[in-house]
Amino acid sequence: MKVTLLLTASSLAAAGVLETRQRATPKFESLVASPNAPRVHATSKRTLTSYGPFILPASKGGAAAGGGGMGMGDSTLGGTSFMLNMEKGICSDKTNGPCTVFGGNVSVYFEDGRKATPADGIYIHHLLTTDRTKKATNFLSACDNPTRAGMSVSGFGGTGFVGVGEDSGEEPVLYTQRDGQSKAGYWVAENDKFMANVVLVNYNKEQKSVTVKYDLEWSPTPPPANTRGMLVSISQCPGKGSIKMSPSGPANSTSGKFTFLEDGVILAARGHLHDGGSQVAMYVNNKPACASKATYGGKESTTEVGGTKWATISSMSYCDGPIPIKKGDQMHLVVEYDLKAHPLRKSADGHDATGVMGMMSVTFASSAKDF
Ligand SMILES: [Cu+2]
Repeated sequence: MKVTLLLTASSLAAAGVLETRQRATPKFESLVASPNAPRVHATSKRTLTSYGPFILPASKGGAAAGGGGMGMGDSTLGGTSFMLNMEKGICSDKTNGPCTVFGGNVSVYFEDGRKATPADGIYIHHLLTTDRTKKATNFLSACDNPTRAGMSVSGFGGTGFVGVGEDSGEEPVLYTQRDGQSKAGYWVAENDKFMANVVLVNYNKEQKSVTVKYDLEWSPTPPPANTRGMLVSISQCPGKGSIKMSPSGPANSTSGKFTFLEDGVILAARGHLHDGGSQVAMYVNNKPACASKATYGGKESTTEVGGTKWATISSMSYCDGPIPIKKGDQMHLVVEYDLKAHPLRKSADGHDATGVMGMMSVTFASSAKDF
């Protein structure tokens, strides 16, 4: 466990996440049927799994409120970090699995069952889930190193699972095609152990207790092809990791090359950005494959911080597959930030957020049955 935690801390540091001190230990609370219909396959199950409570300290502008993140003042920049061990709750309340997950997203709720959004002063800094048991081979190489297997930012020595930031909105991470034309999905074996790194921000002057809910669409039967997701970041590219930003308008940063290590198909992809970002474009063999674009604001994602209106990034559009891939194909990302259109997120005491990100979450199935 110690090794896992160390890996986690260094991976997050590499990804530019500000870690803050860990708090109490949230636990599995409940698994219930979702009131909403499945999103991809009408015959799937859709469930809500709750973990909690997550106690978020009050925001105190200026003085560090319970671990302000490397002495950067208020806790609203770095947020509060939790390590969640998930022994059960993924498709079952007795254990995890067995099931094929087609997609899922995670949201935060107050104890009275109301959704906790940026409009309520609650912001999802990061939520990265790892299937610690599943050892999947990575289909992309390390950046600019075509012969070495790459790493998912959400891997942590296992396999990355449903992860979100505030930019994921209500739309799920997909492990299959969005149009329902593929039965491929992410296979969770019985008793797989999951872990999540949950980083939440509380802008309120009072402590808040919240619950995190995984909204998963799944089937109990094994998939015809077991899909894998990788979350790759421009920060993984030696010498190309810094993201350019300009107060006067759009600025682009181009990643190095990630090489596909096997034949297969991209079933879905979606970018991850922080406030300030406008799009992540994906290129395959130097040709544009798609662009995942940011949307800002909306009722749940607009509020005020320090007297200034703040419309946070509320969703990223999908790159829909299938995109056929041959071994040796190369992918790169072009990340665009536009601080004129969208300012950086601010802490309650007025500091700009640092460590912005430019990532792409890619869901892949090999043409062989990788199962
Ligand atoms: Cu991020």
